[in-house]
Amino acid sequence: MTRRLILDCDPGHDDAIAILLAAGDPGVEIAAITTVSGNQSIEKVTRNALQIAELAGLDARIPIAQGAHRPLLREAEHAPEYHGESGLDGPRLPEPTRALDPRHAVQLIIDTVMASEPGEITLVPTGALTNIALAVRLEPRIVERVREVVFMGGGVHVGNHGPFSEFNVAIDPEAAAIVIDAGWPVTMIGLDATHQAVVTPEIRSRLDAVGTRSAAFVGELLDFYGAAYAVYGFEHPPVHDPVTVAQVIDPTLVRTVRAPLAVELTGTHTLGMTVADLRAEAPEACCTWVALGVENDRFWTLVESALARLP
Ligand code: PIR
Ligand code: CA
Repeated sequence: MTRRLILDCDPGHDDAIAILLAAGDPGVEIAAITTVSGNQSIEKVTRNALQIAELAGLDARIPIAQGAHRPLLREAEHAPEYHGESGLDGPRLPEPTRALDPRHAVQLIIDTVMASEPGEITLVPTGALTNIALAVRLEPRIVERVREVVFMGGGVHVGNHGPFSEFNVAIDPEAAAIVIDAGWPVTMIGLDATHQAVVTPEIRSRLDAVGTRSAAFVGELLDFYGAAYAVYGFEHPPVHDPVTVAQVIDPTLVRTVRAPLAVELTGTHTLGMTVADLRAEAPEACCTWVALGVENDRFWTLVESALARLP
């Protein structure tokens, strides 16, 4: 059975690369794209998703729907320091010609999962987990039907929002807790892994040599995103979100351990921290996995091949 993915995202420079990887890789199929407030406002990230779909020549039958405009309990928070005012500053993008799906993202997620075979759909969230949490509450039967959830967020004793909290989990920790505790298989692709998925000058020249419009777009994305990350002392910018898609395509790229996982919801200094219990072997019933590393070179080989297959 082909692995069909729902990409739930807040594009976002690295979200854009995740979409392109999924669009260009022959091993996976995009079932739907849904958006969530995060890197920028819901209107902006939704427009960005439509523009990326246009650029990548994505099949117009793949539905794209707009989702939650803010986290479950907390005020909306964005990341213009890294993604700019548009959420995708840097490249020039085509005007979208396709229409949004009229459904709310949460409804599209539920409809897509319930209309598919059990185990057919993999959820790949690369933004706050608001939409996925709402979908679980609105239609709990999706928990049994989804094959697995592979999300970008969290980390083990590492943070980019607080000292121990990562942006996607920190801006909507309650949603992350709902998704992590739901009982379906969950793989957390956190900062431990994604901070290894970096664009070195060597990787950059490999991408520049691909020669497609999509690859040129990634280059323009990385010019802005790399400069933004340089301000915060990163010599090579980490590209978080496509590591999720890469893990689905080739699980041997990412080093994961099965471990009990929880989200801190009451911490004074640690709100939104993901707490993985790595002390001993996980109990039989544990269905959460934590990524601890990625093979950067092979990861980019996958991205290169995908970009070479796209317009
Ligand atoms: C947020 C992001 C990236 C960098 C910073 N500093 C803040 C976004 C990315 O799109 C990714 O999904 C996640 N959130 C990384 O924390
Ligand atoms: Ca993201």
